[in-house]
Amino acid sequence: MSNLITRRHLLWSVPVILVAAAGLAVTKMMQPPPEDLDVSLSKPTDRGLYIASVAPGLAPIVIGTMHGWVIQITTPEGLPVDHATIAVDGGMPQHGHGLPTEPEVSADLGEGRYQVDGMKFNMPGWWVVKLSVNGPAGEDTATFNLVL
Ligand SMILES: [Cu+2]
Repeated sequence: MSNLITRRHLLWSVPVILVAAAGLAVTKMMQPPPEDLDVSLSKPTDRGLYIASVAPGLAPIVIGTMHGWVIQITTPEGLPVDHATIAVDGGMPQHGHGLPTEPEVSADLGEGRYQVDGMKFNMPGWWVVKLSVNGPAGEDTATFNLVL
């Protein structure tokens, strides 16, 4: 008898846990972005080797619309950095997922500017775009925040 009750309790606990987990996930998804978020589009890279600036080709950025960005890399003194290798990654820190696309540098525009194609954001919220820059001064990274 007591065995049966325990089993019933166990059976009940499965949907209860699932509902609680779903509720927690939704609550997490609805979190507002951190208040002190740095949303500047130009900043020194993490090790200070370069200044990275980004210019989304869509203003404002429209959810679900593929577009390009222009990235500019300069030395800390403001001189353009050409022939750098740049990788673009990103995602939503509060949702635990990455970008829905794999953006790539499609052209070296000169003057330290690089064309990135394949940018797309598929939901509103806090996004990060991470650049890995490999240039004459070495490897460095920069993270840009945007709230859509
Ligand atoms: Cu998301």
